[in-house]
Amino acid sequence: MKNIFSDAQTFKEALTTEVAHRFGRDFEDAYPEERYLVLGSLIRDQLGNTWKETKKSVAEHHTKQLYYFSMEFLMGRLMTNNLMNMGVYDVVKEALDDLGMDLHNLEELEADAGLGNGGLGRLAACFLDSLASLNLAGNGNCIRYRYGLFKQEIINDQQVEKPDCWLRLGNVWEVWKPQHDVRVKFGGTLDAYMDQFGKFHSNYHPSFVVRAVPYDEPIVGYHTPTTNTLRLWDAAVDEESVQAGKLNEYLNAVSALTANVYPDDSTEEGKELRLKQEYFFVCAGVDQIIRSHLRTYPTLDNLGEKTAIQLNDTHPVLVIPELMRVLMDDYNYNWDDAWNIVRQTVAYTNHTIMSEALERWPQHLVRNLLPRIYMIIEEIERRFYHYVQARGMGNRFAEMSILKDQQVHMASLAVVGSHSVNGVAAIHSEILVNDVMNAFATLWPERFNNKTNGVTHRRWLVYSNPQLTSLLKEYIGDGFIRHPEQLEKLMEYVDDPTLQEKFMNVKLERKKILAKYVHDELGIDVDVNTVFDVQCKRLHAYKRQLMNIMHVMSLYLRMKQDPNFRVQPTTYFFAAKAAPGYALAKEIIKLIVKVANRVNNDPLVSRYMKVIFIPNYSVSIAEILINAADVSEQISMAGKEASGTSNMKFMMNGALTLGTLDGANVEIVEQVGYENAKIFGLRVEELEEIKRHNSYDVWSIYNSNPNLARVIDSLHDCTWSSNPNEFQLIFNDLMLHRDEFFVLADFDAYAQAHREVSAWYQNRPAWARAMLINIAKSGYFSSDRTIRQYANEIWGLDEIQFTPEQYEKFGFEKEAE
Ligand code: 26Q
Repeated sequence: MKNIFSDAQTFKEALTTEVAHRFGRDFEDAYPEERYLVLGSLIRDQLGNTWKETKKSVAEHHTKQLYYFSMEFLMGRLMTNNLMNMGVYDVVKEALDDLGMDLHNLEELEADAGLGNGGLGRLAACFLDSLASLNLAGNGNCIRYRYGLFKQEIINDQQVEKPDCWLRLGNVWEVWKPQHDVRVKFGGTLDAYMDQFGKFHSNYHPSFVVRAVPYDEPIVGYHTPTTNTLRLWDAAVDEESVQAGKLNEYLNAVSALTANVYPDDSTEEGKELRLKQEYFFVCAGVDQIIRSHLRTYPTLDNLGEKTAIQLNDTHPVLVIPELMRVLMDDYNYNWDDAWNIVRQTVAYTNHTIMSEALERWPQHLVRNLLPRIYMIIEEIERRFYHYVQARGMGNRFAEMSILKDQQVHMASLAVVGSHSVNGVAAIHSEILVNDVMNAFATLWPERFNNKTNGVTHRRWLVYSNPQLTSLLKEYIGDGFIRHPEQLEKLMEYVDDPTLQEKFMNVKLERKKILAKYVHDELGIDVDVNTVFDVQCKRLHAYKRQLMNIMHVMSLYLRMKQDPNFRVQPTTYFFAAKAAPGYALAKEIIKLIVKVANRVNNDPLVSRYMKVIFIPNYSVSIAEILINAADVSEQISMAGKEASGTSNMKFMMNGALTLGTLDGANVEIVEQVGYENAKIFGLRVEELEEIKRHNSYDVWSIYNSNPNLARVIDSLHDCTWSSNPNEFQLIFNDLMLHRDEFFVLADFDAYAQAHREVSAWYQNRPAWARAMLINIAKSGYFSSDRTIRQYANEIWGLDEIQFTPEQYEKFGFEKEAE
């Protein structure tokens, strides 16, 4: 087999030939989009070879496989990532240079795959990269949404949602597999009876049947043949299943099923379509697992030995009753044997402690939409009840029950049906055990564990920040790409003034790249010599973007009032999408944008500060925003952010964390030391104390703090808008609804922390040193570490076996053990 990526000349020939075959043109005459599509398909085809070897090896060696079930995979772009992981980036770049084409321009043509809301979806994407790079057989299972999360535009200072047509040019990575379709059944009636042996039988007459059709994307590891699969399910009509006279209704229902991602990452009251989506990809994914298992093994008895299923939050929790249904109804297992297999196979990750965000569904909805599944849930609940009684914990059953208040509590179902329950940062897992899931943790302490999140340092450092990467290679070699813990080697040089200076220049380069983007897209000039202070994440009250902008407002107001009050010049960047139905969040965006307009156009103040709201926050924007930051804003109310993951990406690129003791911030300061971050604000225990004594009084803070009072007054005195009622929701939230997330309580400490950061920044060597220490200590937050822990402690995965010949065939070196 000839490898077209072996050298630039060979690749150039392959590329030009393929452009002619596909589009009937010379390369020079082809449109950029055509060149992009051809480049993508050549890469995809090449991956077909490693894909084949991977599948073969897994089947031959009976390698245990993981299926990561997630409603969201926020993949972003894949071109750069794939070329670099395959180790052929330079060859392709050279070939394109020869053809007079900048590879970067082609990379930019790829649409982000924005199949997710935020942290949870991006975590899933990072996990896929680490799984493949560590030679673990780990596959993703999700929905092929025709539209990604909405595109955000700012019109009249407000968020407007537009469709995200990510498939406009098609998707070069996917392979359509209509031959592997699955029928998914909803609604209708179930006639159930027991036969003379006491065995359950049912005749199910569904009212709605669709076909689930898979599209597979190859997920390639770093410099290894391992190529895993992300399977995205599309819905298609089942010709036999249309009820007479209901064709249009049916077609619309099929089409709605995979139309878009639910744009809400806190739970809004259960929408039937969302539940349909959940069952749709669960049912299809389980069916695939069973079929593929039976192609290799004669029985399902060993399913749990050869397969692990991880539930990314409760969204795919119907895996538990669905697998029970298949084992019992289709393969004749009795309850206990089926239950043992299910529990051995399934594990659950929790991503939230906010009780209002725990998923619950009205019982009637589940019963009507999924009658057999509901019946199984009832039986799980019944047996669980007796189990709890038998262990003398009946007094705590109500806390744990699955069916109560006319609702199905998905988190309870997840805990009962899994062998492992994990939180996503140490503090979060502790809160789960001590508080939110305490009854469960008392019943089954061995089931609970922590897996602190991580991010792939390949995308978030190596590929998105090539300037920093080459500097790191110069000092510590390139071993850290495979072994992120080797970043620690940098500790030896953090006091080296040459490295400090070189690093500050790298940071400046990144700031210039961001400044150019801001100039080109928003027409605003920012000064790259100011501090770049960045908060980018979903807009949520608990994340307290409001506290950030109120601090900016306070500085502005003081500078206007007092000509002697001046600050370290700073550019405050914000990027955030709000759920379309989340009125308060949208009002906070409006406030940020209006403050930006005022501040940036004030000739006097804008020399000291600017405020930039970057619209449409996405993976691709994160890739240029985060690595340009000096300061990483991680200011959620303590106890509310399960982990956070942008905090880790900032750290890897040297930004200093300005944050509360929440989520993974706690572990970040543990790594770097309190002297290399700026921690402020009330801690979980202190907040609990205040709540216990019911002693929080916003008006007394208001009355004793003129600076803050001035900021709050400015919300309705026409400082930022000609309409005094423009920010009524915000004012009410803080002052009338008692400021649920303690913005006022932490405000002064936050302002003080900012002053300290500003002073710090003026000491350039000290600042550079702290940034370098952050990079050196960031290896722990690579998802490679996280995935190793999942693989060893939850999944029990072994590496995929390749022969030295296989490595060689694809141009990789097998690492010495
Ligand atoms: C549920 C039901 C109905 C509609 C929507 C949803 C829904 C969708 C998405 C609920 C939650 C989400 C996403 C949650 C999420 O992103 N959580 C974040 O997960 C990260 C990865 O673990 C953590 O770092 C963040 O702290 C956490 O907020």
